[in-house]
Amino acid sequence: MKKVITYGTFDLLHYGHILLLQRAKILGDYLIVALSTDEFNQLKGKSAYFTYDERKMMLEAIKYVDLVIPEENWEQKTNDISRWDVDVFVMGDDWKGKFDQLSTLCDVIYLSRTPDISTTSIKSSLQSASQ
Ligand code: C2G
Repeated sequence: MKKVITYGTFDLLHYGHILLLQRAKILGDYLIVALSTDEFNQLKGKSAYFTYDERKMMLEAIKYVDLVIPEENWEQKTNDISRWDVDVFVMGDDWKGKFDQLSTLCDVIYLSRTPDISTTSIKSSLQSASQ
């Protein structure tokens, strides 16, 4: 079984996230999503609208996703890859080059980010619509 892993906050789930997960799943047979906890989001300078449990439940409902685990820190990726026997590490290409060091452990693939959609843009357009 070829295992793929990806990481993220996945707040206000949108089609950019879904297209990332869809393409990540095609790279293997089993897709693990390491989901940023609320505490780690604070470290990332992000405040998610939905809680970790709410975001986890939504990801687990996606047919491409086989397992959701918590992402609690920047350093866990190496352990995750060996613990879960991961063959492919995938991220959107806004992270291009940032995780190349993992290529000694597994394939590292950066997928093109879906243009014109982001959690931030959703929040700001809703904010301006309500004014
Ligand atoms: N993404 C995408 N297209 C978009 C928006 C997001 O392909 N329009 C991808 C991102 O590139 C990322 C994934 O969807 O691979 C999740 O995006 P975020 O929730 O914003 O994740 P991020 O905050 O970048 O967290 O340790 C890594 C971090 O946890 C990544």
